[in-house]
Amino acid sequence: MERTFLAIKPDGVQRGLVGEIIGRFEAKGFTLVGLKLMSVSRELAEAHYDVHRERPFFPGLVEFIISSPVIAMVWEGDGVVASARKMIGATNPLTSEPGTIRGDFAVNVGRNIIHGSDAIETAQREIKLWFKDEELVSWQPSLTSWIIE
Ligand code: D4T
Repeated sequence: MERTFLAIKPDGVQRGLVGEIIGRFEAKGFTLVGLKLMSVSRELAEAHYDVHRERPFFPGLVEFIISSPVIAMVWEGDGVVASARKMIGATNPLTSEPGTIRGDFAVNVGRNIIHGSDAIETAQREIKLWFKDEELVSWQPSLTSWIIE
């Protein structure tokens, strides 16, 4: 079953949007299989954003991610990687569609509330980076037959 890595960034946690954001993915019909509130180490933040290491915003991005707690999550479901990205919205919240998380709650690219893996391979890498195997729980919600034919 497809899985994605989502993280509510420090701004989303500080602004009290954790329940709202988790609720959107629950209501959609995806399954939560991993969840933790954590202070992110510099090493983890740099590894997560390694692809952006040479970009001018990298140092500020790392400082932001380690500045305050983050909610790290793994969600499961058919097509969850692409669907979660749609629910999150465009990277720059000023261009994110209304109805998306960034479109509804953010105005600045450096404070865009939530991260979501951008591809299945990226999700696999990020899940390994953020979670130990034993922190992930495989389970089948009893509502499944009311959500998936
Ligand atoms: P993440 O990775 O956080 O889900 O964001 P996106 O996948 O939507 O966007 P990204 O990888 O291009 O950017 C990663 C992260 O860097 C921040 N950022 C980005 C920033 O602070 N300034 C910038 O100019 C850009 C492009 C926001 C998201």
